[in-house]
Amino acid sequence: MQKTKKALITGITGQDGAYLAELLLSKGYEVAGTYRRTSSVNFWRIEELGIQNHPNLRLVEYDLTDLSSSIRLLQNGGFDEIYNLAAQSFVGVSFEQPVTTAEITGVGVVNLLEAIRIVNPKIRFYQASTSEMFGKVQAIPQKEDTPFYPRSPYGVAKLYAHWMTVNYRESYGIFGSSGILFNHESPLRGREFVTRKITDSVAKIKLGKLDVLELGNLDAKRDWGFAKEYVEGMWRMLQADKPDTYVLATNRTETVRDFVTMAFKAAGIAIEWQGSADQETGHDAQTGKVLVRVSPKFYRPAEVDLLIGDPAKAREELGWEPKTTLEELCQMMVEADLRRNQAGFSF
Ligand code: NDP
Ligand code: GDR
Repeated sequence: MQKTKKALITGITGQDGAYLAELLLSKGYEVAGTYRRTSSVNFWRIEELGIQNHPNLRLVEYDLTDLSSSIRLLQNGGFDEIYNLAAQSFVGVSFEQPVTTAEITGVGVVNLLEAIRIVNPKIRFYQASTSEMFGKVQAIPQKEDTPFYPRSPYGVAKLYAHWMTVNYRESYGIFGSSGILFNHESPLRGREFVTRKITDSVAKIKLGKLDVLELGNLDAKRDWGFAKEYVEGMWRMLQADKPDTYVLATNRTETVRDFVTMAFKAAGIAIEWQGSADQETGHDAQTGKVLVRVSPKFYRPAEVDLLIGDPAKAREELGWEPKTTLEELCQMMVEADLRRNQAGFSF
């Protein structure tokens, strides 16, 4: 009889952690998911997925920045696979909190790698790397061998963690795989990220609960996919014969402005754009009312202008490919936020 696999997911309170837990539980895994001690822990995502009381799910308090608790966690867990999704993941905040971001998103990862080396070097390790490591455009589309040029403290911290994962692979033979994932969104996305900020605001405007949506750089281009499909790619990386680095992306890029237009359309509102740069506004095509305004307070000190990824290696070696279109994803998010806002939900 096949042994039940045990997986550790750091960051189960986040978007990807929730979807990955759902996936692994559906595959019969025993899952331990970590959350941080705070005055009021929020499990809304695993509650929305209906897995919070699953008999094979165990929730464990843990902070990635603590080496000794990383070691104890692994000593007590008997894990076959570890998915490190924990991070200070908001690029904007990383400019305000560069040291905390480095400690969590960069050095924190080494605590886990060290714990694996000390406790059980056979554990398979997934590191949540990011297209933010490509940063300033060096090539289009970006793929595994595109040179890195991060543009934020977050991107720099992630690049350190990426290379440490590669280094532990090469130095100690640890099965450490790094997934360079392009932006992936869903109804479970945090509201500080631009797509969910947009879909939640569109829902509020549609319901008369908000007048205007304020945004920063509308010209930024992103390769946006559906998070639920991306966690499947993470799992596939750890089932491969050897550890490696893979890009997961859709190979389509759109501007923030395009996503705004798409989201309003999903709510039955046509948007017309006027002006440029920080004077640009989006109007209701029927009434002329201003619904979108640019506010420089959302600009970043350095911007990543254009991301578009080539997922050919993941398709060929892992059989992974994205299926949901950006229009479908946007529609799904707007509908979820309309439902939630009607019900008074506030996450
Ligand atoms: P979220 O921000 O939604 O989740 C991050 C998780 O990390 C949360 O559970 C958070 O806990 C936890 N965390 C933060 N700090 C610590 C810490 N010191 N110790 C332990 N846990 C901590 O991110 P996503 O789910 O969107 O992303 C998952 C991972 O993938 C992240 O590492 C992100 O950087 C990376 N990534 C994401 C992409 C995307 O488009 N979503 C693309 C590429 C990479 P809490 O709830 O307490 O804050
Ligand atoms: P990103 O995502 O920085 O790509 O990082 P985010 O959604 O925050 O920004 C995308 C682009 O939109 C522009 N933008 C705004 N962004 C936010 N958050 N709020 C605004 O009001 C706004 N207006 C314009 C930004 O300037 C940017 O160009 C995400 C995170 O999930 C990372 O953890 C992950 O590694 C990368 O995606 C891939």
